Amino acid sequence: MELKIHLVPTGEIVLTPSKDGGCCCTNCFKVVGSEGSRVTMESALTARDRVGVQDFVLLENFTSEAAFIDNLRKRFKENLIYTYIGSVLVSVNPYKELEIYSKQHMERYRGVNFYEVSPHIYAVSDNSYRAMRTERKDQCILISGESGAGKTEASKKILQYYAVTCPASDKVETVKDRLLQSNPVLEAFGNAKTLRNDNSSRFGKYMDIQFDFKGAPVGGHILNYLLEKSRVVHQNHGERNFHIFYQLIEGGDDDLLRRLGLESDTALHLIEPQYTGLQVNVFHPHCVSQGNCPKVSSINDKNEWKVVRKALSVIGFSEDEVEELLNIISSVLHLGNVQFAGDEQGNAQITTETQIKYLARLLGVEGAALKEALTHKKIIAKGEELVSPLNLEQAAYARDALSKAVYGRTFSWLVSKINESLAYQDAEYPGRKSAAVIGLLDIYGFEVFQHNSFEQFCINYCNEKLQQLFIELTLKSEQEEYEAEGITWEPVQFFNNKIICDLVEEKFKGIISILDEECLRPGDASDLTFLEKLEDKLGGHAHFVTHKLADGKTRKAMGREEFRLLHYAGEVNYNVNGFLDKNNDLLFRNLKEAMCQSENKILNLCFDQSDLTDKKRPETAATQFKASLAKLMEILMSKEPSYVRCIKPNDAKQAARFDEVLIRHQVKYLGLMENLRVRRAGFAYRRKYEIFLQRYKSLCPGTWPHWNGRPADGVATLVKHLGYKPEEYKLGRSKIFIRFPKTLFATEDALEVRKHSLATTLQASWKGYS
Ligand code: AOV
Ligand code: MG
Repeated sequence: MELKIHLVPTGEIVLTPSKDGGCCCTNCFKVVGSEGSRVTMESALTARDRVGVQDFVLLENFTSEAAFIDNLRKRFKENLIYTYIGSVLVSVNPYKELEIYSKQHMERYRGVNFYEVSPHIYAVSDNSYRAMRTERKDQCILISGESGAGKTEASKKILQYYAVTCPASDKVETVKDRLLQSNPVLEAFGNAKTLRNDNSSRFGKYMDIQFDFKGAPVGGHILNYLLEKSRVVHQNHGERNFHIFYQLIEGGDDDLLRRLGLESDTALHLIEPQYTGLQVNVFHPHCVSQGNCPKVSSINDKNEWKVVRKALSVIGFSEDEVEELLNIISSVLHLGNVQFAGDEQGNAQITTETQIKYLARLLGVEGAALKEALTHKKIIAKGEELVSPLNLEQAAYARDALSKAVYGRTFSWLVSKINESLAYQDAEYPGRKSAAVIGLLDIYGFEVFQHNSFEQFCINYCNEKLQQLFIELTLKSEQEEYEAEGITWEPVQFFNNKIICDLVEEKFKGIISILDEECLRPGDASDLTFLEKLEDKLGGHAHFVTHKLADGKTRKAMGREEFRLLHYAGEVNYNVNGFLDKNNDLLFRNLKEAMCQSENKILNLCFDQSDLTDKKRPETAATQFKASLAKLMEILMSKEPSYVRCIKPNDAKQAARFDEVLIRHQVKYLGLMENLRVRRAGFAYRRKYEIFLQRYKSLCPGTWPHWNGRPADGVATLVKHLGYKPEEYKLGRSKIFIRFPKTLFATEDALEVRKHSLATTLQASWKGYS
């Protein structure tokens, strides 16, 4: 039988049945034994030692990295994947289903103070929710960690928690459903199998969950960041295209597949590509089989197809819209198989007529116009149109650019469509905004492959920005605040990654500026001239390395097309091949023209006439990304943040495998030790004197009902009356700092008791009156 033990530092302890089978506070832990049996202090301590501490702040040897890792390991072994550093949740991916996400588990965390229950993603969710309700301040939950560490899973668990535990009405149920169902749709179109993660997010996602004044979720809004659309035309060995392609091919019924030109034999080919060549007239889509792993054991594409189809209808996509969406998806598959041969002049001619026939129908364009656009280039110079044929390489480039544009723009349309369906509408007061929001950030994690390109550069830059925000809000500003408030403080040293953010994004000098410069430069600009410029301008930078050594010699371990960035999370070699094209992200004019004529309603919205009339050169991909990240940082800074730091236990995606070297590396770069040190020495809570006094003044006769002096003196009187011990708090220039959460909880409890007794007295007096 599982029992609960509460450790009292004297003598023996009697075991009592654990109400819920879980720990209930920092001093509680589970043991197995018979009810009523007596355990010695020693055995109790052994039991506690086995599961480690649930807040690293409680570690005796809190400055030791070894003790930190040891605690993580103990807990991981016991399937306790969550541990706190103060209010920051550290989560280790278990790579197996744990029985800790049931409705009963959710109930256990609902409305309960953070430290009274064992660490959980639900505790963080609930804490943010309560803070939003009581303080009326927007919250955000920032989930970070490298690729495969568990960010997306964590964000889904948070959303599920709100869907189950928040108040509801009929209308709210629809909103909850839609919020939940947006996940499978966005994952189908925006996630893919990579070498790091079978369900890797290939776009960044920030989602606001909007709540009304009663605390019910009433709407949502999603911001998406830079989709890795190059994946639709190229996947590395062992990787896949976006899930939706496989779901459609595996799950779509015969009629549908036939209509889309994806006969059922296509599925056969996905399972056993060796059939290719044995059968005639069978479509074998190149862009889903390049990576040579169409089947993934952890993914059931057929089932997922059903889930996604249902989700699309819950969100409110009409049958027509779904049909047009599927036409687009299939058109990308067909585009991938369009091939060219050179004529005598070396000009590209299309050799795959069948594909063009399907494409014309699926894209809703004229076949002849599409053929012309795929093999010619149109330029408008001095008001005149100049049309020139493309060679083989240019035609392949145009074809791939079209696939990427079609898929990328459709993805954005999908997000805007979901946003329409989630939009909050107050029936009584149209136009009224929701009362408050909780934002969830789930981005693509830091990643390093054998071959890293523009996409990894953007993804890793995004992670640098997020780490910078963490540093700003938890390590830097926290310490600066102590100084500003005149609280004695021993500074904790930490690595500030601002230097790397600057290296990438600084105006005129950063990598993005240099890349843009090369993209705009007419003449001989190429990926290699870009690399030369980087070497010229950044050669001496502490976080930038190329094959050229300062003494003119060559660094052997590096290719001549590479530059290396020393990121906060590790070193990454980027191959510059394709950087200029991907950053330019150009689509030839005649392809745009062809698409603007599309009868497919979605494409018609995605490619609009302004594409053709807009004379201004569009911003490059990296610059757009940089601007959208800057906006994101502003959004996050305006909210009260909570952090979930995800750790990946091994590179093999295996359960129960704790790879110490890998974990130590993550603990280091996530800055968890520094975080712990600041937390240990610091104060869990701080409140402006005015706010603290306003909330708790009723607990002290000296400050109730009015305090006429300075708020600081009022707070001093109040905490004296409450019996705060000197080591529990400090009074700064404008705020009170409280060291331990339990002090504030006790005060909150006292407030509850007072409210309750006041209500009882009032009730009694009303009764007397009537
Ligand atoms: P990520 O979001 O951090 O990577 P995911 O959340 O997709 O990582 O997690 C990767 C895989 O780990 C999931 O598909 C699950 O199989 C498993 N997993 C993660 N968290 C849990 C959990 N709490 N319980 C059980 N299994 C889990 V990336 O999107 O690649 O950066 O870009
Ligand atoms: Mg993810």
